[in-house]
Amino acid sequence: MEFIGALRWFGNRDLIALEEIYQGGAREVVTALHAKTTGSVWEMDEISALQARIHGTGLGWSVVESLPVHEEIKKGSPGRDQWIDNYIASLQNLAACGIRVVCYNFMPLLDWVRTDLAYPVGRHRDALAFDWIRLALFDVFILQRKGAADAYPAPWIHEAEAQFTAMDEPTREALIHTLLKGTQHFVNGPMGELATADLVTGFQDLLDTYQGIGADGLKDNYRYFLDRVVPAASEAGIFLAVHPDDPPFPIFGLPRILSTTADYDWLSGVHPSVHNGITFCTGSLGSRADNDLEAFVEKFAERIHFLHLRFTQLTDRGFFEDEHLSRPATLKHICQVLGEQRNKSIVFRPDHGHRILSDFNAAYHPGYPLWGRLKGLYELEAFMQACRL
Ligand code: DNO
Repeated sequence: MEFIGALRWFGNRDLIALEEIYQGGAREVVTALHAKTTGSVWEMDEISALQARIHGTGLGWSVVESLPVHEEIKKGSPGRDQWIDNYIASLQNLAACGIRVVCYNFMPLLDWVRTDLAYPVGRHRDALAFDWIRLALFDVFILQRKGAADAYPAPWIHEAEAQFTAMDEPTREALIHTLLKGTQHFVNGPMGELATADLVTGFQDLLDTYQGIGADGLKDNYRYFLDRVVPAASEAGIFLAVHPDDPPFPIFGLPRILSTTADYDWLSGVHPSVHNGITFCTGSLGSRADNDLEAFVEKFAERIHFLHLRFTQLTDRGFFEDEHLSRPATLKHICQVLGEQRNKSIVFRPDHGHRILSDFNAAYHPGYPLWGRLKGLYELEAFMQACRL
């Protein structure tokens, strides 16, 4: 097994140049056609133009992160077949251009969620964090979602209410922005109609479109998608690599179906082919105390095609993103188990990074600063080499 170090790159939306990523020492970038609207076909000429640009700087590109799944597919709407046809066409075009792995997710509406983008983790360095109290504050007191108050323990609601009462307007706006825009827009573009509508009202309208779907409904819709997409991917030679729910819990009443080992047992049962694969994100899955990352890698090693490496530290009200090497024994086990797989290479990236050094001087996308991620890349590379000695 060869581990190939990569950084994520957001194309023209990225303040970091490909040349900097190359100079920084990554061997590959993981990226996407970021200017495309979700659901449209990725044409071969567009893929190969980006490929030529990437290769021109000396970097490789074998993993797409990500090819987003249209909400109509997740909702199981009558028109979903057209969107699935488009998805398959994109996969075939990617395969024809030599792309091997395609990362995606099946989370309704929100891709990933954090409540705090500048959580202090020492002097002059900060991280991303998730705090249930702040989520409850938004859900119950700002969004005022029906039934939200029943979704959290009473002491959390009381604390959220106290915080809400003391909150000034800019802080309130910042929280709304963080949840609905700051962590979302740069990944897949604006969520649904949120580009134009008032953020909070627009979000409630989008949530309403998932009314009554629930975890079982979402699983049915996912299975329908996989039934068509896995055989097509397999025929084209593409390894699909679904990203886990982040965080791995239902939020805002939306179902989440890839959060636990049992969920992945279900996924593997639906389509045993290794083309129905996984992005092993240790940070996302590790945000649940009952997820055993070491047991997970042992069980699903052969279907892991892409690695997101970082660890989270759990708090009594959520988690924050820790150092990339903060759980060395777990990381060593992961490297060893995956390393035993012969004839396979796997791309890994430091998942997110703390802001350090001059990261504070540029408006990098949340979680994707230059120096914090390069530090993670170097640490992980060195760690993996040491594991092999
Ligand atoms: C966040 C990322 C996610 C991930 C997508 C994959 O930092 O891990 O945006 O790329 O969920 O589809």
